[in-house]
Amino acid sequence: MNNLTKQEIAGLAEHLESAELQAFEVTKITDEYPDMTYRDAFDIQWEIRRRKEARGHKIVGMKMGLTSWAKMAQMGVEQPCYGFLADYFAVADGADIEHDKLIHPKIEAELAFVTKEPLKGPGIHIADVLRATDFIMPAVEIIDSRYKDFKFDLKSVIADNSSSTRFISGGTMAKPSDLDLKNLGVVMEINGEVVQTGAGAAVLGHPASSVAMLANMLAERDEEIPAGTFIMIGAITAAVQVNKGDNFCVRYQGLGTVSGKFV
Ligand code: 0L1
Ligand code: MG
Repeated sequence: MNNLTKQEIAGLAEHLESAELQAFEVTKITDEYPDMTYRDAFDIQWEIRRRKEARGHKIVGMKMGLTSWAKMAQMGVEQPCYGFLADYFAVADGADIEHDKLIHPKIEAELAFVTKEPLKGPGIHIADVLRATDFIMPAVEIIDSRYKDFKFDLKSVIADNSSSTRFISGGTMAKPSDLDLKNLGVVMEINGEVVQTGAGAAVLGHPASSVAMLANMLAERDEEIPAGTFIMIGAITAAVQVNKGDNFCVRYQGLGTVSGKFV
């Protein structure tokens, strides 16, 4: 059900996308539109996606967010969300990331699943995901909520493309059958110091359940995960704020490292 008009959805999409592109903070949109629904929030996100595609950008993947109890508690929300990844979000492993183009970035240690078969919900479960996965590789997400001080509620964050801004993938790829996904350990270092550690089970009990949830959430809009999709599963560790000049390296058990530098 929608409580916002098409014009309000288009206006809010323009507002939030401008904040992303020009790196300025805004207040959470539910302050002005307290009656907006989850349908409205996703419609705003999909309108931002449409705007980018209309300007010639490609959508190169999807992400799940807020998939761990640690992240939900950190941000004060009660369920996961999804977002899309545009082509210009991709950063090469080891590359520089321009801090001035972002508002208040944080980094998250994640894994990415790449599918070889479509996944269409409802009713998708972990086994469907593992069967449809071509390979898994390490990934770091850089999130940058457009909301002042990362203060939002779930509807506002969904409309803001779940804080997506950049991602880096690298390391080594592996078949799901060659990984112990629940026990897969990650160590995040910033400027050479360990700041976070975690294991795959932090993500909804099993990393594949995040992909299943994405398929089932997309089904609510009669959308699916096509074969060949790159999907980030959500943070295994809490998100860590980064400053200009910081470098980071995330080590993944059996999958190598992903690194970068904020300049
Ligand atoms: O990727 C994430 O888990 C972030 C989702 C949005 C919430 C946030 O900005 O922390
Ligand atoms: Mg994330």
